[in-house]
Amino acid sequence: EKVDQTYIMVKPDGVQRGLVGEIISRFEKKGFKLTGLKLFQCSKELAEEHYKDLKQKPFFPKLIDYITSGPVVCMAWEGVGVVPSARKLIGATDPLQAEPGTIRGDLAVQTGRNIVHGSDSPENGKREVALWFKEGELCDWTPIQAPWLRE
Ligand code: DAT
Ligand code: MG
Repeated sequence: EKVDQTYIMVKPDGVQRGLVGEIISRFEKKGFKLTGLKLFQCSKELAEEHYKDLKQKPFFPKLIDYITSGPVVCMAWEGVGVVPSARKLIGATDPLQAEPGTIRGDLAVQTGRNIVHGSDSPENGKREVALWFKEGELCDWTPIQAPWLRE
């Protein structure tokens, strides 16, 4: 089966609110493999490239201000089906619509402060991991739990 990558990011509000450990923990407990992790202050240019598909939206300038307002935690996660599964763990874009049990559903209240990002397709997962991480920052490794997660 095809192993995909997704780019997950704790946004500045998640970092400021002390939710980094909680958010990492959700993906770790699920059983996906962490291949990249860093605390990072991103530039306006990088934020604009990351969200380039939303450039025409009225909220775009505010979104860029928000994402660059403080450090973020960048993560790359890998696994079969990781992209749609991570989106489910994260929950709906509007935290008030997000189901309880999801990260946004449990921990946030407004779209403009929805604490976490997750790639929306395997193609964007690859693109975003390559955008946020340099090659030497990613680790290829074999978790000892692998045979206990997948038969
Ligand atoms: P998601 O982050 O769930 O993939 P998206 O890609 O449509 O959602 O939008 C990216 C981010 O932009 C989202 O997490 C928060 C912000 N955003 C989206 N829609 C918005 C809106 N209507 N008003 C303000 N911010 C919005
Ligand atoms: Mg999106």
